[in-house]
Amino acid sequence: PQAIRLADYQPSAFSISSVTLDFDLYDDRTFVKSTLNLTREGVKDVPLVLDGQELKLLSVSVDGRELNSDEYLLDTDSLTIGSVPDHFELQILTEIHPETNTSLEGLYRSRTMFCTQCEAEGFRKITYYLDRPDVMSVFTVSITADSERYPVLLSNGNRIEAAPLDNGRHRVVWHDPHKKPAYLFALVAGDLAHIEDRFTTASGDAVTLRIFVEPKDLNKCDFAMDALKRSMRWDEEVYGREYDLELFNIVAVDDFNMGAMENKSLNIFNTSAVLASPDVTTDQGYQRVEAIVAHEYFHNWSGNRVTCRDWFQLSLKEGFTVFRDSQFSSDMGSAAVKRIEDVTLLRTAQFAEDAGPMSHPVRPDSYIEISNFYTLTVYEKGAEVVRMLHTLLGPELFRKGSDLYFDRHDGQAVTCDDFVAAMEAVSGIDLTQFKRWYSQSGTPVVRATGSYDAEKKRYSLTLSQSCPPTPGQSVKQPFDIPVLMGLVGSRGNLSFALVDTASEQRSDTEALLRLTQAEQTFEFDDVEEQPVPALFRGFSAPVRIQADWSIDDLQRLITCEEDGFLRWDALQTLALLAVDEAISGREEAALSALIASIQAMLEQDGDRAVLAMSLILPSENYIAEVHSQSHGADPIAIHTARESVKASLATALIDRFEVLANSAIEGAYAPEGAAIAERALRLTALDYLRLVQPEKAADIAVSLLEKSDNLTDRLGALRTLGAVGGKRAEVAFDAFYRRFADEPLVVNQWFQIQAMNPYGDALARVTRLLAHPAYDNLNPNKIRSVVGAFCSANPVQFHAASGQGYALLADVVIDLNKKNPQIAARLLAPLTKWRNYPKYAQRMKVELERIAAQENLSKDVFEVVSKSLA
Ligand code: BAL
Ligand code: ZN
Repeated sequence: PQAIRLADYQPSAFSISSVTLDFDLYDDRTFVKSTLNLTREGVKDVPLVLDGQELKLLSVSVDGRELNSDEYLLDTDSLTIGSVPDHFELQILTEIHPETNTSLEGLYRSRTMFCTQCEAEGFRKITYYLDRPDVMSVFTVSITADSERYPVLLSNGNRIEAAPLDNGRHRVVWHDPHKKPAYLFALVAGDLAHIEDRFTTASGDAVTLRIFVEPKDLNKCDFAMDALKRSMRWDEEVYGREYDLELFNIVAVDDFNMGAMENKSLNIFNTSAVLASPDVTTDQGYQRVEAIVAHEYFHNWSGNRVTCRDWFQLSLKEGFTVFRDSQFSSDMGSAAVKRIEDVTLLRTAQFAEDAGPMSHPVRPDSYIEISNFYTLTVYEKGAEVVRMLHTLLGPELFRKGSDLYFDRHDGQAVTCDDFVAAMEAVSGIDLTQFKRWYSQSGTPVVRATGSYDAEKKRYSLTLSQSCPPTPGQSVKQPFDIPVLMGLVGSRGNLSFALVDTASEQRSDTEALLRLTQAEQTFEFDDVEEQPVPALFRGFSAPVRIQADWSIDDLQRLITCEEDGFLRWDALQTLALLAVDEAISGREEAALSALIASIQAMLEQDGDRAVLAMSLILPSENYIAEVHSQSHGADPIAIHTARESVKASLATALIDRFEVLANSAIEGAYAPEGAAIAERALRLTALDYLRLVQPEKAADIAVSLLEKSDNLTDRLGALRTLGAVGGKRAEVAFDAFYRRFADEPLVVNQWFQIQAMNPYGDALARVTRLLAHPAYDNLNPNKIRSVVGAFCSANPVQFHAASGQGYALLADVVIDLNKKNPQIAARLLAPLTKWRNYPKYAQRMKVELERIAAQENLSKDVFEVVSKSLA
């Protein structure tokens, strides 16, 4: 397969002013009639080349005349018409087969309904079209189907006609007045129930809001509806963005590759990202639903009104929209916890991607299959890049910049450069160097050293930056890195006077340094004592920080630094040191300090949500990521060492953990801040208790399973019982399944905790789960719950099974390669990291090679495998 390159971008040779699509849906085939009004935009005589895949072409007409087969050229990916006028109407009739479409791209069936997923390039599986985001058009869509089985027929925009037909069929017509690219087209047909609400925009316009689901799920829509209304209000208040149609629909679909999709006025959601009730949704699940509802809604402006010129610019809409949804989640809940969660994901998974064979810039230069670039780099690092702009400009100028961006480009398909240009225009800040964050891949490393002159009361901080080579980019230029920082004395933050004028003093105790060169020294005057620098407050840039903190330095940061994120971060660093001590058998200095710090936190009256996060040691995957930067990772040694640190903490603090594990939480379940924190504390304490007193912990777990009114507690209890093992665990898992067998979302989580259980024989468990009657090897949620969870989130077992874990993953990928290439390629991620695990690498590589040797690899799998082995 050929790579597509950003450098080869050319505007489309034709524009499409309007599209009419007529769908005729049947059980064994679907007819699509497409009528396009085309205008030549480029040079004369260029043929019209339309994208199309897996379509049966029935007829093609230009201005009413049907073409003979020698007047066009058909191949597997396109339809070329050699000679066309400058303005003309093109009509194309195709037959497609949603009923056998397992890729879940284009039009397909999910359980009893028809639905679509067109981003990035699914529309070409529906009809021949200029399937690229910079071709925007006005769509009118008619849908005809059986009235009884498909009473609900939906598409984008407003419903302008509905009529019964003969033979028990009916027809509905939709018109979307906003020009849009084909990737935002959507269609749904089914026997769906809905809830309805209303929203009045700041300008006074009434909007009808509906959430469509299978009738059995009607009682699980209220939370998403509330989240939608809060998102709409928030976007008005924080970004000045109002909704622009009279109707906004959400549909829940069980078979879906992504979390959700922002189709204009017809968002389609994975059921796991929209349905919520205390019985099927955990606290984290509620927060995920809220964030994804917001994310998709926010795309109405950052993505739909202003879209991407080409797919290399994907982060233009995704990075910005993730930044917006993270701001929203911070405003709705605990900002400190949200930041810790986001940074943890970034450092564990995005840094690993940035350091691996699929490493690519936030704006990639090339791709073979664009679906492989819906990545943590484009989404999460992209959001960090926008966040850095927010930090550099400050909230007011940033808002002016976003207003200008939306004003300038409303209705257009634009680039990341256009976004940065708007920020430059309102601030006067030169962002030329900053744009390297879009073009250079890899995670910069910032090294810090300092010296203090007690006589002059001057502190000098030297920061140097470098970035390791990544595929296709051996040499990097310095990044423009915003370093939000302070200085910490023995009793708290110190005031200082920053000498450097290129940087900015933001308060007596805070500066925003701008690190733009390979090495820079910053001077601080009036510093009363030898400080410890507190660098990257709130994680102000997505970099790795190298500073030789002593244990005393870390303890000072933990107790005296004003920024909550850095206090937590210092505790994590201490925990990493403790794990490293356990691996190397060194003296346990970090462990003693860690125990003392956690003990102090448990005795203080601090933020309970942050306390709950602080009790959780760095994950095995995060430790592996850090180790792979130096000597390579050994997941089994990491697991053993982390367990021993946990056991030491549990032993030292057992009384506190026992009290917390037995604590009662007042009132009925509500997914709200204080109660979420208490549940998290109780379950984390239970996990510590389990290490020292397993029977006592199992008793508490059994009682939680019996008495609790929510899934968070029940799954936490099951996890504890799974870790303790034995007959009681078996009985509890069986009973739980019987109780919730009718709730697929709960069954998925039941699958997941078994696949993630690091104890016992996980490979045997996973093999059994794959044969379980509730497993479905075509449903992405099920595949992720079993195979994804085992291979990505159970490192000790995935790597332990003498290569059998790798073989299992390879078998699943080979099976899915043609059925659902997107999911197949995504599942592969753990094997692509083979170079990080020197002791295990050879066996991992063998399985990658086995996949590479398959005939008929999809572009998706081919790209990931070939880049991993290169
Ligand atoms: N655009 C794909 C799904 C999402 O990021 O919202
Ligand atoms: Zn998105």
